[in-house]
Amino acid sequence: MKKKKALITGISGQDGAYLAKFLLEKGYNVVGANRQNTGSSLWRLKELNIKEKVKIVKFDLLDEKNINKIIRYGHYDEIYNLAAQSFVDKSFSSPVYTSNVNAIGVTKILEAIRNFSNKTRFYQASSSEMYGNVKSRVQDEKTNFQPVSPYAVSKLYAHWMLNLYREAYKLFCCSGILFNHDSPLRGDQFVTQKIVKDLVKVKLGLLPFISLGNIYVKRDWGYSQDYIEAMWKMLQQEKAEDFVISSGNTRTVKTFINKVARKLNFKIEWQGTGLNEIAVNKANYQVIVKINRSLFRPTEVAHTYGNFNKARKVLKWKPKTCFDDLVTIMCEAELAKYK
Ligand code: NAP
Ligand code: G4F
Repeated sequence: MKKKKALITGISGQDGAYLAKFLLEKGYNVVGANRQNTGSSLWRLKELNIKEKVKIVKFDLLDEKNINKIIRYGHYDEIYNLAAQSFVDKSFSSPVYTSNVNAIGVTKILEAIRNFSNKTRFYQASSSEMYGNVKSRVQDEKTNFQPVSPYAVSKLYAHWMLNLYREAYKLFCCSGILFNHDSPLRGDQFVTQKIVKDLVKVKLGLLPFISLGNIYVKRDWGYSQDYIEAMWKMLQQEKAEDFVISSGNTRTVKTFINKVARKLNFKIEWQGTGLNEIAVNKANYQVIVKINRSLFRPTEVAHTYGNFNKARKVLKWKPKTCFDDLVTIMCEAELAKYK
């Protein structure tokens, strides 16, 4: 049987690397789209021992002409668009850039598929951030969106555009509304990886303390490798639809800190409130967590909590890795780097 061919944009990112590994194991011919010329940005592929197995093509979501060329001549069975300006905090300082990449960039891909490759199946990396400050405690595919960051607005634009292309032009495209998912390959700027890396440094005496913003927000955190499978499953269905992918649980950033601290054998005590809240290492009374006003966002998603029932029923998907295991996996991977 002919090998399926897939294009993954955002190949240098966390999900791009895990998805490439997953598809290679399924026997796909995998092409990775990368905006940088340097191989150094592909360290995650090296870490997974797959760098030589993925063909890399130059690709930037800002460059329409090149997107048309890649999609027209690539003859892909499936395209996974994981590329994005993915850091919510940065979107507040760069809203125009974020929109050009995350919103208009996706429209460029949809247009290229419509014009040159209309049998290609398309996956778009949408986000729970799109729900913003909805009142409902749990979010599913029917929950209204109320985005509260330029990132979320840009992702919602792409989500609606994809829905339009599915209806109007009958393209096979799916929007995966993924809740936070992390791993040892998570970028350093995201809160889970920042907490793990910095608390390990504090443990080893390489950093006095860690500074954080709002530690009372709640997130539905899962494990990236589990979520990759759901992306692929969406494109194997008879009918193109959108799906929520989540862990079905929610926890505060403070709970994440407490779990990491326990894993690293810190005994900590929280003292104070608001901007004066600190965590103290009870072994030597050193302050190891401080709150920093500059790390708060202008507007914030107070909580995310996803209901993945539709994915369970239709895709036969459910998460395999629980929150405690995610913390353990991330801490152990970080500690291993110092051995
Ligand atoms: P990530 O690690 O930040 O990776 C983002 C990727 O996008 C990187 O490969 C980056 O390339 C690439 N990129 C950025 N700007 C680009 C541009 N102008 N043109 C082409 N490529 C560009 O993100 P991730 O965690 O793997 O997430 C994958 C996707 O899922 C993203 O779209 C994200 O918004 C979405 N998402 C993530 C989560 C989550 O919790 N992880 C949840 C919901 C949705 P460089 O290496 O060159 O920067
Ligand atoms: O780790 P975060 O930066 O992730 P956030 O904003 O939830 O976005 C991630 O998940 C989305 C899915 O909903 C993706 F679409 C998006 O691409 C990205 O992968 O922040 C998590 C929470 C926020 O509420 C933030 O305000 O942690 C809070 N936080 C508190 N102190 C901090 C910090 N976040 C970061 N990055 N750094 C801090 O010092």
